Amino acid sequence: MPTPSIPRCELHAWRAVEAHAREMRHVHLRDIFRSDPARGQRMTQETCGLYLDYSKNNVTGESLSRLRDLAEACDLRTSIQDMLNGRKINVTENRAVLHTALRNRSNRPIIVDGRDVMPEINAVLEQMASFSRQVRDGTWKGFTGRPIRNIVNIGIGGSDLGPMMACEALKAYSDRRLTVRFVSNVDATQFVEQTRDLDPAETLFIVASKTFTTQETMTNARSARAWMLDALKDPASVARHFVAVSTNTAEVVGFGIDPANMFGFWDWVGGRYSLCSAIGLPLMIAIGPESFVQMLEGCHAMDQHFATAPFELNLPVTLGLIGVWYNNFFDAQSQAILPYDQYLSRFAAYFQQGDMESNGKSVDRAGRPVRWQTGPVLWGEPGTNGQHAFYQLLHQGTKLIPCDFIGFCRSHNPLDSHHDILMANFFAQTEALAFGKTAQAVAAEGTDQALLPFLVFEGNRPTNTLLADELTPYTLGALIALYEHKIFTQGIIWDIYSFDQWGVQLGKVLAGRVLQELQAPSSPALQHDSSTNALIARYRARR
Ligand code: G6Q
Repeated sequence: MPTPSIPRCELHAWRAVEAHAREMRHVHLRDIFRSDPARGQRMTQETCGLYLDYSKNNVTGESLSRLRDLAEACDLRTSIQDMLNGRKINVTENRAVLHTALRNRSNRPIIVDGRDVMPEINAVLEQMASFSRQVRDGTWKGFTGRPIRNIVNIGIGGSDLGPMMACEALKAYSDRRLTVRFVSNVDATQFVEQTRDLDPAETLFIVASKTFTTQETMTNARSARAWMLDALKDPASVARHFVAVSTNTAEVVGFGIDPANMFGFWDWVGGRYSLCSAIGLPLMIAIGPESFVQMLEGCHAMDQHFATAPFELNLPVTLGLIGVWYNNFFDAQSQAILPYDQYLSRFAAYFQQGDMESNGKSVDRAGRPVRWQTGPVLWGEPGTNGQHAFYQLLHQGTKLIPCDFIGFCRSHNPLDSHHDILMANFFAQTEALAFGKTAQAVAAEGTDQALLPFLVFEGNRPTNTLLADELTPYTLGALIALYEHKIFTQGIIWDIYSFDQWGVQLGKVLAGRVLQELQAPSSPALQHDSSTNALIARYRARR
């Protein structure tokens, strides 16, 4: 562990932000805009096809400047370079953190343990491209000689959410003759429902697991193999219908998958940061290698921007610091991501893992309990559906929930006036959240006095708006890298390790012990607490 640094909350720069935030808490966005009417044009940043308007936040130039001072005091600049250059910043697992190398389109050498990782990355990308082309053009045949029509990815967490999100996001670019599905839950319902209408002779399973030991994934993979063998009756069929994405060759071979059909990656790719590795194989098959590379280009452009842009023009740093502002100095407990694009329906779920698994930590990098808030609860759903569900609380509830609105100028499905209607809602919501509706405005409409308090909208609800021209592979890549680096920025400010996940490991261990008790032939002596003992006994008696 590194030498303990001064706790973040004792830094002069932290206290300066804190003191300033105390003043800003009483300032309404209406007043901020009144005294600074040009902020809507000025408080914007544009890069990699993304336009960010952060003017509807309770911040002034001074707030941002103090937040940037905090970033400097936390050594964010050096930390970014450390990550990009392959230093082992994931200290508790003794690993480098190099998802940025996976999309390093400049191909500059990146050295880990004395070796340049780029040749291996390029080789796997080539292997993926060649395989994807064969599946897409039908030269990869199933065991009975028929081409593959269905791809089923079996993986969970980081080996599921990224490709699932991106396959949905880039559906407009996908080959519609192929069906791509995802099985993650160990609940057999998902496997059964996702495969019930598929023909095994035309189905390819991608077993995606970094460790190839994850209970859920291996259980689903074994059921998939049984499903295939039940139909095709020959163990030799496995080689034509199963490929693996993993770092664990021994386990892949043990499962019966030909190592020639294994796509490798490396321990310096974290699960939730692995979409640009071979974990992206289902996406590459769906959209083709060229579009996949476009996505990598978008990520790389944002990586470059993060590495080189001064903090005042740096999108991930700006989003990260604004998030810190509300999380640590305005007591906000959560953060919503609200994409106004149906293709991004899984985007918030993807970054729910990205953010909460990375920054849901409570000791600092020296192992001391933190005395400040770390990662927020991250959540969200696409608009406009959310407006008819939870926006009530955003507008009139007692909680402060900063929101990111993401929208596009052009739709892939320009049907009648749908897109204008969608975007009218998009713009109207951030306006209403910021400025609300005063009692005078309500009264001016001749409203019954008794109803007046219920119809007032206090406003002063902060939002960021991200507006891009169109949801392309490149734009998606830029968006992904933007949020990844926002998480990184915040992890550094909070002085936590963002790239381990010991909380996930705990669940993996505990379930193993209970499973033995559930499967014991006669009632085992249960040694849990009285609640857990009684629940297990009831389940055993009634299943
Ligand atoms: C991600 C986490 C976790 C992981 C899954 C699947 O960062 O570590 O979500 O991706 O537990 O692990 P495997 O890929 O090893 O099956």
